[in-house]
Amino acid sequence: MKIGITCHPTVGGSGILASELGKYLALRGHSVHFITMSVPYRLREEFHENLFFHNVEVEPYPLFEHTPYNMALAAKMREVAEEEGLDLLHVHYAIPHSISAYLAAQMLMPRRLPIVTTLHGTDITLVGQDKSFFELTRFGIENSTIVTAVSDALKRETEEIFRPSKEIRRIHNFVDASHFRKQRGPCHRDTFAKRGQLVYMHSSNFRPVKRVEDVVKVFARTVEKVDGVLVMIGEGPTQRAARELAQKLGVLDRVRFLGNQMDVAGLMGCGDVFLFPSETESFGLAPLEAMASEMPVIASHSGGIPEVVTHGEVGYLTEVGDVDAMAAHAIELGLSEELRARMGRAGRARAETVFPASKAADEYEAVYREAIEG
Ligand code: GMT
Repeated sequence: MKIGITCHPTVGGSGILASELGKYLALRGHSVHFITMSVPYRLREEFHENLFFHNVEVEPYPLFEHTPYNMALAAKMREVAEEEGLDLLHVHYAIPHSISAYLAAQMLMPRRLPIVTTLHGTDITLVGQDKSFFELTRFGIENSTIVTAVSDALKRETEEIFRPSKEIRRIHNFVDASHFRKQRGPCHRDTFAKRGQLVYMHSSNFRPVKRVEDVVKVFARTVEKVDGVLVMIGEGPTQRAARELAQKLGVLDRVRFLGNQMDVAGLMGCGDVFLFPSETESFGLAPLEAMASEMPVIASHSGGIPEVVTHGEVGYLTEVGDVDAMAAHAIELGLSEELRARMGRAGRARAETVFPASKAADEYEAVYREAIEG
């Protein structure tokens, strides 16, 4: 198939998932055309056969206070669909992509261009519920040929909030477990931990929904009992507050703020325990990557996280904001190598068997075929 993919090319989970899916579909022999503002983050390093990139160029013009990206995207989608003979557009994150795709399809008429929209989370739970975007999000859903959501929780929430006339399909996210794996040999951990110190880890875009300050609070309580360091991967608006809190709690010398990193898999491969206390999360791709890397996960029991992280098996789930419970689990895991190894192995097994790329790709291919057949 000839598939056009649009996503936010930054470090967010939806862009990562779209990139990994594109890579995998290209390996299966499909022609995959990314139509984005820049080359997506996870595709910047290597060349991949059957993957093509089409940059959306928006010329600044003095009349426009804000350059009309959505329009430029629609125009580019139409152009690529026509020139490359795309069979369909698969857009990740409803706003603005499903709307731009709708415009592109309208411009191509009478040629039919099916649209598959994948909902990722905040496009429904936050952005989509903003008064100014609610009807637009509903319009995007209604006018997509098929809509998928990355978890049962997100499917339910979308159906409750938007009451769409069509069924929302659930296709779970996936992880490439050959890439995310525990580093048995030399790894980066010597650069941020001394021998014998435990490596606690967090990775996100540091937005308020991630409750990064809870990560610091949990860690500060944990190091009263366990000698460890905290590695923070990513950056965003709450990073400063997290740093200030670490200083106030007297643990800043044990916290490594690494910022956005290209080799997340390489870093995760040398962590011991993963902390992910989000307010809400439609899925939780970072915990899944941590599981593949054999890190036990401590996360909040919220949204789609319980579909990924099974309590007592691959880690622990607590109520949102229950820093005491999270710290108790972080200490328990910190003190028992046997428990960490057992949960780590269970996490990897779950990542490999329940969330392999091949399963998600099969499901997306079936959806594409159905959308094309109309
Ligand atoms: O909201 C974010 O944190 C970013 C967002 C995105 O679009 O990049 O993440 C969402 O999509 C990810 C991939 O499907 C999911 O793993 C995340 O759980 C989801 N984030 C939230 O629901 C908060």
